[in-house]
Amino acid sequence: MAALLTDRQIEEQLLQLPGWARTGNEIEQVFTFADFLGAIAFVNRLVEPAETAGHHPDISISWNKVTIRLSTHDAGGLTEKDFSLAQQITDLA
Ligand code: H2B
Repeated sequence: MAALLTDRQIEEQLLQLPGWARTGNEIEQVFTFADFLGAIAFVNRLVEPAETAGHHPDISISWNKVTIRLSTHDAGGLTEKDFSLAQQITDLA
């Protein structure tokens, strides 16, 4: 199982990921697109990297906005897996 990151490690990782914020045991970002189709296309793009990583974001869609939340459930908090996938998702937006 991936190791939980310390508060300090989490802060350091967040410095490398502008737009992402910590909310307790998760990190999240709201991505905004031109319209609903843009939002859905973004969600479709992240399916393959999430499946490849075996790590899956919580996803909420509200017309042109997609909220992505990441946490490592089996570790009970944030691990390297969350930051790795967050970087990949950022690159797809
Ligand atoms: N996704 C996320 N975000 N956190 C997890 O702990 C997690 C997951 N666990 N996807 C994976 C699936 C696990 O249940 C399987 C067995 O790999």
